[in-house]
Amino acid sequence: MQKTKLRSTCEKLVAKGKGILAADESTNTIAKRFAMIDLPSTEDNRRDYRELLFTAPSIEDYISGVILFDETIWQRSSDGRMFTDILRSKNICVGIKVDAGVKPMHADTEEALTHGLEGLGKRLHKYRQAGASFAKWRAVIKISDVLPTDACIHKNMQALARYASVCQQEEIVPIVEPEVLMDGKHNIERCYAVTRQVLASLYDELRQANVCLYSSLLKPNMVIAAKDCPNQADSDAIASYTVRCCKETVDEAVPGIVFLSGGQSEEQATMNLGSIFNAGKDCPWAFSFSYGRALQESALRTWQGKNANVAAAQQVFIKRCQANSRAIGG
Ligand code: 5MM
Repeated sequence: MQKTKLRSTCEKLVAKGKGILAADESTNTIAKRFAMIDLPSTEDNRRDYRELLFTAPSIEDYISGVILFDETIWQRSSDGRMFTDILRSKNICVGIKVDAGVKPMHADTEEALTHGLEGLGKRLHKYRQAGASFAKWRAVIKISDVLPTDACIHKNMQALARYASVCQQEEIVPIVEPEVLMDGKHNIERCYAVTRQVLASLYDELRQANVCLYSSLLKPNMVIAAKDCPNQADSDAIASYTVRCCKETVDEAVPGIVFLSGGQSEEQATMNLGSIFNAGKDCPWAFSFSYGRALQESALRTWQGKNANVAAAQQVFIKRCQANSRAIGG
């Protein structure tokens, strides 16, 4: 197949030793993160924090792309430069979260559907003009004794496929993110069964929607026991289940799989990524990361919203970027 511009962007995003920074926390989510350090979520604080991350010295050695939230793509740094220009001047691809978040599927259920298809083409067009080359849409799947339902999986995967198709029409690389949550008590076998069902359904829907898989990326959860499961699996088991699940479901044409951290500690997320990378050496995809919390948590705690702590927080952030880069052969 002829290499397209979208394929080249995918390859750049998963270049050896590089990964993605997910800095696309919506206004509600960033407020929760700032609450951990007792910082009010004002527009200025959000801008200062993103500036700290994007201007961290040598970020471009480890990070190939940054996913932004709508507010951030239009913001400027304190010296007046657009964030998008700062990132692109470092050869970092600009990404944008384009889903509009989740809403309950109906009354009396914990299941949710991701919204945001309305007007998506026009928004993508605007984002491309602003410098974005890739996008992200997250679907959320919850496990309990009775969940997920087939209907929840089906509707969410259908929406992901529709989003991916519109992205490609607008010359934007779609990252499809079906996240099976770590909340609850389920064991790793249950996470494997659900993740397998979700990914199989996703690739069915993507094929039916004629999405060019060759020019798309997958952002899944690792196959892992829930946070409150008494039998936590070790890193080798996580890698073995995760690689097996990908081999059974993900199309070979997909250039890369970039994992989310999903609430793992920074160290766990790095160690598990390294084990997956090693266990998956015979796989057709590049394995990498697209982490939010696992790249940012200790940097945020070091910053504390204070100018005097910016350099120290940047050092801590780069340390996490470097550790994850090393985990994938960088
Ligand atoms: C699952 O969350 C994504 C990856 O972050 P973690 O590595 O922390 O799990 C992340 O890109 C997420 O989609 C964004 O932070 C946006 O989340 P909200 O909840 O604000 O839509």
